[in-house]
Amino acid sequence: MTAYTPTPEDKFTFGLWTVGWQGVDVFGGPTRPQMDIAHSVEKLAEIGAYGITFHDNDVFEFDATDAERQAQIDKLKGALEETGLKVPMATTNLFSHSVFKDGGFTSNDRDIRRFAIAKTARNIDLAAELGATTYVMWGGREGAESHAAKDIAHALDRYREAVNLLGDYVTEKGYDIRFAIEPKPNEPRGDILLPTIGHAIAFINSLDRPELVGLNPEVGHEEMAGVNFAAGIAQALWHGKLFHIDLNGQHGPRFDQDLRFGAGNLRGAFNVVDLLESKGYDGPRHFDFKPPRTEDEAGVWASAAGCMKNYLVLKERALAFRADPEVQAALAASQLDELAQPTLAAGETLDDLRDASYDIDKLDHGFGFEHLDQLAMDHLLGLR
Ligand code: GLT
Ligand code: MN
Ligand code: MN
Repeated sequence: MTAYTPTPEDKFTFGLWTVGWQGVDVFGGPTRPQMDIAHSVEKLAEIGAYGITFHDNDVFEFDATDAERQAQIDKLKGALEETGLKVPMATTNLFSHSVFKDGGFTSNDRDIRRFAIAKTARNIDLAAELGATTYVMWGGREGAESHAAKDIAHALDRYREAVNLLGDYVTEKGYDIRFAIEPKPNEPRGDILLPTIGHAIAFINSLDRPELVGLNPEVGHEEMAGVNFAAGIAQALWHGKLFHIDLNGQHGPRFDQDLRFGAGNLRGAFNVVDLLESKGYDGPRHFDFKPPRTEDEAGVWASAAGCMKNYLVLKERALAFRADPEVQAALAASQLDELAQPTLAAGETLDDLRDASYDIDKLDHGFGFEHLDQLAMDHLLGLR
């Protein structure tokens, strides 16, 4: 056992849909057979995961009878009991069935919206039964391909109505569940509502129960939008809204790659781990990746194990970076401690600033950020 061997204390979780992805993409059908959910749970336990997450239709088919649904739930419960794996999060599939082609909560068709809320409420009952405390809302189909097809203001009204109703629902039921909205800019829709962390935070602040709703940001989704993921989750933490996280890899703005964590933007991954580990994020480290369709089942588990190993390696490097005396000196030279101090001293007003004199020649200094960043790079590369 090395420092990079995951254990349940590391709180690594995986969506059933990740290791279970059969490789269907826009250009081709499945390259792997369907994976039995009990098998997924057993293998994830074997490689050191803490828990699993699921959509309703990862467990049972969309058109399952009540008996079929229950049989699958019982199978999942059996595997969870046998392995001790937890279910910290669950979510609803409001995107695969063709009825959701124009979305669920924001479909132009009112009855589809009503069905989407009912489907979600029913799966929230199951989530609560399995002990989940976070319920994710990824609105991949909530959007449009063309301008006139969607009145954005009305769609946001309907989105808000759905989230408010579901907030009332968990409150009335007394469930210990909070919601986490997962932003994404596009794919599968041409443009998706709540495309980034910032859009979603603004939306959350318009809800009836904003305290019940936070975010589930995904690395690749923000990077598809060309923004800095670590900076985005830093702001989410600042708002108290980082309820959950989807870790994976992405090579810049292009289609959603869902690579294993650490693949793609490795420096970005280092920054994410440094932030999570240094700012006290204590939720699960959840991987939402897709083992490439080139892989057989052995490749699926190699890919899943790689997510966890890369996290642990990056954690080791990030902790060493923060503990390095030279880094601490560089942080001080770059005035990070000064940024933490209020700009006005106690009792001062803006008048004190306005009337003060400033020695611009003295203020016009370098900040030493390149030296600091190279130290981070040296730690990431294992040179220190
Ligand atoms: C889907 C999507 C993910 C979301 C999942 C939650 S499902 O695979 O690509 O980013 O997190 O609904
Ligand atoms: Mn994704
Ligand atoms: Mn995701």
